[in-house]
Amino acid sequence: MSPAQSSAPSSAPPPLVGIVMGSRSDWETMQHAAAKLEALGVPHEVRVVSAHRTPDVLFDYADTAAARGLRAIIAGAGGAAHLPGMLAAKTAVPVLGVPVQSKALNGMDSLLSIVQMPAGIPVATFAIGNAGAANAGLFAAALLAAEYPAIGAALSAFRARQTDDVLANDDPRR
Ligand code: RP5
Repeated sequence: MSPAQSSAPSSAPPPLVGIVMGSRSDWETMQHAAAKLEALGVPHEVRVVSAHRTPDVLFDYADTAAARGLRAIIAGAGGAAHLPGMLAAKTAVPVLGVPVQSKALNGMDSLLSIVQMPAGIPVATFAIGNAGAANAGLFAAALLAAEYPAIGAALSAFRARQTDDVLANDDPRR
């Protein structure tokens, strides 16, 4: 599935969460955020928005995010990963940053670029790579849970299943 294919079709409910990434190459990581939102029934959209290749698109995305009804933006980027911080600078919609695992520095560059925001413009930063993307999806669902009971119920059910799986397989020898 490509980022474009996973965008909400026009008949779908308007997206509550935007998943953006600096490059199509980030989709391999960011699909894990989309999978969690999909599983929990959270309406979302997916776009490639590059801070340095398409800065005008970034500004427009941030400028219109709140008015379009987005309640959170999950932003993944690798290397000099300024996408989450730039989005946060331009919108009050909460930005959840996902450091993509870079080839040169294994994602430490991405992590530090995203997490080290100066005081005043926060970006919630998640783990490097797939786990971070998945957790950003779960966190976005948690942000929406109080207002959207169906999402809250889906999140509770997911966590209960996860607990049950561990309890049912608590002997690592079998
Ligand atoms: C960043 O540069 C992207 O977020 C991506 O992680 C990284 C490499 O991009 P590509 O060269 O693969 O397009 O902007």
